[in-house]
Amino acid sequence: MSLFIYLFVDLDLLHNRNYFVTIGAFNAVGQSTYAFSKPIKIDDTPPTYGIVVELSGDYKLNHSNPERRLSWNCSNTDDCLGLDGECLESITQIQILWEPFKDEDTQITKYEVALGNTPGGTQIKSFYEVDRYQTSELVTNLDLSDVRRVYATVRGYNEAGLSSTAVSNGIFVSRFSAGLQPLRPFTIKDGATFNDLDFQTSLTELSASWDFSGDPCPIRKYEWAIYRIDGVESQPMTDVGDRTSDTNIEIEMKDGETYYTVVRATNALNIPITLRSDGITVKRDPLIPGQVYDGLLVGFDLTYQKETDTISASWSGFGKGAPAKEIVKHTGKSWIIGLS
Ligand SMILES: [Ca+2]
Ligand SMILES: [Ca+2]
Ligand SMILES: [Ca+2]
Repeated sequence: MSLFIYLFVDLDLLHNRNYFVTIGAFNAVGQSTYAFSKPIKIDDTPPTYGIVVELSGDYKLNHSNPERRLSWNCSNTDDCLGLDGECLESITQIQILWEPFKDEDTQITKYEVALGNTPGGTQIKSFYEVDRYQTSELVTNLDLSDVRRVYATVRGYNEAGLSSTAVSNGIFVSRFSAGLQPLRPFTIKDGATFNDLDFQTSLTELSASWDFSGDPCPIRKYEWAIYRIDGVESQPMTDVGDRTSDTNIEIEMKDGETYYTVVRATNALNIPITLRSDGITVKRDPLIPGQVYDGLLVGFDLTYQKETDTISASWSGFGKGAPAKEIVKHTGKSWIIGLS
């Protein structure tokens, strides 16, 4: 038996029509037989795609009965968006869902799924095939510890082999929820300056600023409170929305007392993260700057020196009321001598 392939080209086949191939075979004495193909439908339009979403949670496979997977589905855009997560609690797996793809001409034959760290990317997981009836997939055995955001891509094929691709809007990996260190430490600073302050003169005004951006999962709300060092509340937890600094201008503080700030940041998974500052002390008498002298003799400022391998300085009088204490410090061939 031989297999013959005959290719018809330049046909003007119409979309969405059924075509049949008829084969007529004639033998040497003129006898003939005919064979008819099953209908071949012409589909030159790809399927329409649905929305793809990621769920936030850490969904466990049922290992004792792998057949009993959690079955998630969403059949329309609103339902799917209602399930869409903003932050992922797991760094090893992700559950994705998609609206069924449709083709009005032919059937959907399969889906392919991939994960990337860019929209449409496949850096985390290359495309692999899943069943035509599936509208969700739990992708496991991942290492998302260095990934900020995951994007899921689903490609659906019709019977003509044409495909459409849908890309999710992404989900942030919450390192905090997964028990990992943030990419940058969370910080709180006393005062309204770039660096943390430990002293201030005001008795009525206290500022703080904070940075929780080290976790990829965004913070939805910040609240802050002020406590005296002995735990007495000076300002109850106050919601400041998405602001990362605030000033209370009507607080009553006492000279010599230390106050600290507590910030509660609530992330998009509704998980609160609480942090306190290292405190700021109210000192009504500002520190008086001391004097610095070039050279070793306290009180005598040298302008010239003959040594070329050492330089020294001395100083005194920093801080009001502090007992006179002079320290001489050599640099170059460096050594330090403390005098009292
Ligand atoms: Ca089609
Ligand atoms: Ca999402
Ligand atoms: Ca401080």
